[in-house]
Amino acid sequence: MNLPRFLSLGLSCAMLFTAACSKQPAPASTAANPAAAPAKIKLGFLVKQPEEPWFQDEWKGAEKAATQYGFDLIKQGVQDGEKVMGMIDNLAVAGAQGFVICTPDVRLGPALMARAKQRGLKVVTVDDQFISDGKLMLEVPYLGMSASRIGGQQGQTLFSEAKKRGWRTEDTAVCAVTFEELDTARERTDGSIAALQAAGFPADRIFKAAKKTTDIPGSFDAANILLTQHPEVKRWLILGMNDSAVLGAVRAMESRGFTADTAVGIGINGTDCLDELRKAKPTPFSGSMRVSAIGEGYRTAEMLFKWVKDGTQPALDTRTEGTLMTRENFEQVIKQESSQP
Ligand code: FCA
Repeated sequence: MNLPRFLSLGLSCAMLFTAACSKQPAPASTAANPAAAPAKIKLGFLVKQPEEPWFQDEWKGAEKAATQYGFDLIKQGVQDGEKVMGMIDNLAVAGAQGFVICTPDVRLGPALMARAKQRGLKVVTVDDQFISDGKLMLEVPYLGMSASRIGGQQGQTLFSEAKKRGWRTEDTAVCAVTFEELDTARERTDGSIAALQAAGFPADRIFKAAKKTTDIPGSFDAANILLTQHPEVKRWLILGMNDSAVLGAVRAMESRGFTADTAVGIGINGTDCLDELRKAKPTPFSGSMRVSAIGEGYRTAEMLFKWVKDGTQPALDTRTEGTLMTRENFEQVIKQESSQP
């Protein structure tokens, strides 16, 4: 054996020996080493009103996707712009690669997208679509309700409820709780009003009550003002963009003596009204257009995950449909929904 070969063999043995005995971790690329597995994907799910059952259900759906696909989910309520911007930074620091968001203000869209881009985070929007210079930001993936259609179903249902009760148009009016600065909200209430008119309800007996905040107190206040302005109305039909909008108006009506015999409201969401529908004594809130919030949370989280993991671009516009649920059938509607894949 020549000297150089001997030396090199000796060196290799020494290296092997050192590697075997050393306490240092083996090189990160060893397949057998679990530490070498790629880091788990981390995704955020940010919502504007975490106290609303609608958004809690979206989180449940996102959690389902996280368990199924094996990613980490960071859930956070973001009630204003400052919280959104802070949370984008926090997500980036935590090593997240993207987030799903229902923004507290649609006009935050451009600033939010700029910050997300700067931080290398992908964004999927749910429910409320971003606005830039008064126009929808159609380039950002969005999943939300078929707003005008679901609103239309709310209006048709209200019309048939009035007919079923034999209410005369002269005594009846519509309380439309609106929040027109939000597109999805305006499309729902416009759709509902259009359906009532198409069915023959007179336009001059449809009154809008604009709410300042999208919660029950906001809608209570808006409806209260309308009731003060129209003491002559004996029967009310109540519509609004979601369950909270209708629930607030129902509470305002009740405080003035209206009951299930003199007022009827149909919500949208079908998530925030379950306690109401379970009440032993019927209130004016008689049903809601149920949309699967769990499904929306699951699908948006799934879209984002596939985008991050495989580079699969999500569809830019995905819409969901609603089903009417009433005091009579709501438990069944929910059960049916949960049995769907
Ligand atoms: C908006 C409303 C929510 C829900 C969602 C689909 O964000 O605020 O209550 O209706 O659209």
